[in-house]
Amino acid sequence: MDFLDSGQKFSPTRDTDWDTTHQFLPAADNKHLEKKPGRRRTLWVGLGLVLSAAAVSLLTGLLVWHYHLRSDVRVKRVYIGSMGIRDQNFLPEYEDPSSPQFSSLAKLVSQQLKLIYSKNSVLTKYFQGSSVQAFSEGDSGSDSLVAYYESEFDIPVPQEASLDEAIQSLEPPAGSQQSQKGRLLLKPVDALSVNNVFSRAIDPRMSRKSLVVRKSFNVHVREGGVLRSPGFPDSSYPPSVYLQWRLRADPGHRVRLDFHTLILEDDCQQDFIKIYDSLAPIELRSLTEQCGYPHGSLSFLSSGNVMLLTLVTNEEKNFPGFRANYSQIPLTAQKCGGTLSGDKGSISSPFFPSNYPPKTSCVWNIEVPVEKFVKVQFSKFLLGNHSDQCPDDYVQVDNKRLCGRKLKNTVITSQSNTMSIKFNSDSSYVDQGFTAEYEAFVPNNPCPGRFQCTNNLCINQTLQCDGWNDCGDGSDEDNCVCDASQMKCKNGRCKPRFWECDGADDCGDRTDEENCEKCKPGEFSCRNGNCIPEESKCNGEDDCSDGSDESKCEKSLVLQQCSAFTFRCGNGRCISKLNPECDEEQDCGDGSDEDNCQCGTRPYRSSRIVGGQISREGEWPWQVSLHIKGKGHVCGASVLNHRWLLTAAHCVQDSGSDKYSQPDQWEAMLGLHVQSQTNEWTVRRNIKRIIAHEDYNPMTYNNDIALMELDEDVTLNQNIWPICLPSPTHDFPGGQVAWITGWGATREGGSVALVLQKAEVRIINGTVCKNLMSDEVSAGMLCAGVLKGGVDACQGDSGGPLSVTGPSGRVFLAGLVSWGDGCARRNKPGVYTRITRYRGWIKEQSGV
Ligand code: 4AZ
Repeated sequence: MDFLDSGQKFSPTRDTDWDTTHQFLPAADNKHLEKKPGRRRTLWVGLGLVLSAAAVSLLTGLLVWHYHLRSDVRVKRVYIGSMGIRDQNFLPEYEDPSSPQFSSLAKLVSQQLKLIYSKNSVLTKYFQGSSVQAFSEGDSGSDSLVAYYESEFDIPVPQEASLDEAIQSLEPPAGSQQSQKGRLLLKPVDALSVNNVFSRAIDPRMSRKSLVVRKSFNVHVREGGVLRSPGFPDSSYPPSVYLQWRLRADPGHRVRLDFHTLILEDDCQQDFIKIYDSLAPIELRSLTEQCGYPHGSLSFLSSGNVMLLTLVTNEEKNFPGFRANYSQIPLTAQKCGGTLSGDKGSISSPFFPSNYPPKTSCVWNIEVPVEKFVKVQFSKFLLGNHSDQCPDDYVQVDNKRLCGRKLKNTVITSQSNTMSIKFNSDSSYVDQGFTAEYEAFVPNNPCPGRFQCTNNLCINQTLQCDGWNDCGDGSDEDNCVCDASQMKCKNGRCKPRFWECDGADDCGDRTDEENCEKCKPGEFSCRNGNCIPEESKCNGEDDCSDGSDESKCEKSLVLQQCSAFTFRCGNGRCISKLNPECDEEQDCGDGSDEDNCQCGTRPYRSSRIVGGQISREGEWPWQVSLHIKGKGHVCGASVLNHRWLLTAAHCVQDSGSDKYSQPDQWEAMLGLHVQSQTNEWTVRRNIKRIIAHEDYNPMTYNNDIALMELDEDVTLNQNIWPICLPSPTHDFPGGQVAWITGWGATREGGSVALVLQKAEVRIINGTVCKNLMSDEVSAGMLCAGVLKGGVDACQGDSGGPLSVTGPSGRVFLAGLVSWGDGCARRNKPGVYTRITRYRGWIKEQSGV
């Protein structure tokens, strides 16, 4: 069977069974995992409620009494820890908890813990027992073996804090690496030579009483392989589980874990994964916690040869879960730091753009010719801690320590011909790290032939006083004399005149958007240029004669007359509310504004691109890649429903011997993320019919729109979902944020992208756009871009969506990538087919 044609693999709403052949949980656990919808007779509901209220009050009273008035109430406290042992060597049998070797060493460790606790009056009094979970090779020079354990204490509530203190008193003082021989006062009869013990209370979410399944899996990562949450990708992960995957690499290697997909519930208090640089969930060794639909790097590395992945879920909600690849890499594989003597170069944190491993330190010593100084500019900087002193993970340039996540484009200069850059990560919580470029410069001329910004960045001189903040600190736009083509903002900056009144605050103090109204104070400016008294706005009467005074009202009114700016309900009546369709509020009397709204959302989330960034799988589920058979990706398209796609007419025009107008030449890839990498959610379909707009003009690109009918329906899934079509009167005002997506070229004349790219642009006012594009922009076109340049759609993005998120969070198709003057050029926005103009045509041709 063709793998791709299998269609939907994951059902968001199905109450699925587990795949019982799966390596994870035994089938017997299934009955615990089913979510049973409770059915109650109406008659009993009232009585039930009264009884429940009484029970809750009684319980609350009892709890208050227990916890506040009785000091002998005890609670169970579990500590997770590791013990470094000197006189035992690691045996392969220790990887198997059922081996006799494991059992006998575990017994010794438990005895040893009991002995250690016996030296402390608090610990010995409340200690219940210990169990050993795993062993690994030691990674610090002095431990030859590490044991991971859980110790349980039963303690009166008021004593909890003293228990924490007693547990921590067993650790060596902060900063000391020494063995604590003597501190633990171990007697010669001790069976084990213990170097250190570290423990912390277990994460309370991992000891929730509601967790019905707790299970661990031991995985050796030598050969590489894949981890999946149970059920992935066919069904959601099970509720109320606490699962652990203990990953081990060969000695002298580290574990690498790369998440390909990770989609959990948004609230980390409910469902989450946590990764540890350890074989036990010790908070001190936690590398990351993730939930929802994370956006940062999802590649993680351990410091030694072990790593632990945990998954905790609550009782409710279904989400797909994760799939991750594991592998091992030699510890010596990536050396960081060293001596650098070139005039320029670049450096980055180890394994960038993966998250750096914990417990890593690198020093780069840069030395340039004696008469020069060194400057370093950070192009990426993500070291996630925020304390001013940067005690945990940091970069230190000479004597200046940097940390946090806001230092992009920071420039630091040396005061001599040498510079030292140190990177340090501590033992927990990692981040993506940094990339930086360094360069030698002559001290009295730091930016030869270029402009020096106040923040020491050097930029092209032509960028000075051009209206754009190229320095990042605005210093290239200060103290400018405006020329005739520019306007002067109140804050002294100069901006091109055609940016006046374009809906965007270009000056930074909104002075370019002042005095834009032609009407007098107290009057409302209609879209057709008429002026009416302010009081006539939103009074239910069409005072402007184009309906625009009734189109942006808080309350929706049923109007006497329809206009080009008012929404027409299914019953033919028009309402005053702006963009009422699919906004989760019923505005039309017949509810038609909320019909056909299974669109524009991203399942499992609550809530050719130049200058773009990689998107996450499933982030743009309406994005389609149109392939010419045997040739590959050519254009983009959008999913309208299970049967129809929308693309650009210029994509389906014959060109010499290429018969692009023929349906059998094409195949549509839906749910695709990386070109040539298909997965469970990718669907390939042949095209049955292509309907290009009958008035498409290849000279002017007027009416650049085409429909494609699939030869077979697709089942929607989390990576294939329709985008909402805007009604003909939907307003996408200038300045509004929009997103472009596609696999097109990543620079003008460049090659296409492998991974789906996304970029944020803004809708550009029609008059401004006409001026910029020498009047070639017609009423069926819409402009969007970043006028500064550097961000745009490009060849190969054509036909793809220009997506705009409405106030309710639904995404609407504002445009189709159509044409432009090159790609990402300054003051040359992208031009898109304006979908509102073609809403009727789409309905007529496809019924959608
Ligand atoms: C193209 O060649 C193309 N900058 C698409 C979009 C743009 C330029 C060219 C917009 O398909």
